[in-house]
Amino acid sequence: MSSPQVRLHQILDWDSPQQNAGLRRELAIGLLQTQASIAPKFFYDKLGSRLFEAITELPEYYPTRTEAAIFIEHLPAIRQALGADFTLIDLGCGNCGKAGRLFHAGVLPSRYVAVDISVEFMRDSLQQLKRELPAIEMIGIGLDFTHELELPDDLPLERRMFFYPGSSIGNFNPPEARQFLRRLADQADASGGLLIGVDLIKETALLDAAYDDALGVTAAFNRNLLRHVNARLDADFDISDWQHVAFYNAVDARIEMYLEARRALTASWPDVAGRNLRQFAAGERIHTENSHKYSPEGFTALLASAGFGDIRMWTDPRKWFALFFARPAK
Ligand code: AVJ
Repeated sequence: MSSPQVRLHQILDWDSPQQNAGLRRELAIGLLQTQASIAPKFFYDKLGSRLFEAITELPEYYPTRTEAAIFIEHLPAIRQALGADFTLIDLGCGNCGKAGRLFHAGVLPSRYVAVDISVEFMRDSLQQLKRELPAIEMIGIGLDFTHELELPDDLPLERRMFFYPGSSIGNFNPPEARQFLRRLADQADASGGLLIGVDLIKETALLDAAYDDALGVTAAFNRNLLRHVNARLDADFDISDWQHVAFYNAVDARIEMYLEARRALTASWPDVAGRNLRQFAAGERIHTENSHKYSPEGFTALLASAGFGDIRMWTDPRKWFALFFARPAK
């Protein structure tokens, strides 16, 4: 039996020598900084995407299920905001579960564009979704959209609805988030829009637990980053030397995640000139993620400053999470 077709564009390609060199350089630069860092996009190899999926099922990790409840509660208003005959552009689609739930609830685009850095995982998820909903045109784009958002040339400009759920916008600091949102506003016309999920500022204990769960899934997700880096960079991190650290920084309104060295050690990886070394003292940390939290007013102001108007917000009864819809102000 032939299965319905999805169109795939693989822009991100670890096998392209040029891109590979660029990504390795990016990793090396981060590791060699005084405060070592690895960008959160490197979490998402295939296992990382699966571990994130597991995180969303943890009792402590409220964002995914709270956002899903907001969708159910406010479905008629969301449907009305999106209108009909639109293109849904899903940024960081992961397993396409959030879009799939929307479709199964009867909010149907004419075209679905799934964008994710985890190319294989996206392709498998999208093909599964296409089997369930063959009438929707589906396009998959393997792309690191934190660098640039390259959409296919033949994608109509009208009624582009950017979909950025889950509070992934929190990975950017506020000025970077503004710049990213501005790029989205530039890639749609007045008939388009943005549907975006944002995690709200709340009690520290709830935030700390959501990013340091009792079962240790978030710790595994964080430490898996080193497996991915070992594979991509031919580095020699010993994962058992590293522990998960996550806490809410109330001054900057963000979760900060690190990997902390349990002992003094050296990590190394090859480069053109031989081998690169990075020494770590016991207790020294690699920064792996920020997850910024917003107030409703703060995020509304951010959207407005990025060129969006017509801003609407829906939230849950505890005001833990918010869903915003806005249109490019043109
Ligand atoms: C996928 C970026 C939304 O910040 O909550 C979850 C990633 N990291 N637990 C988040 C994450 C640790 C997640 N985002």
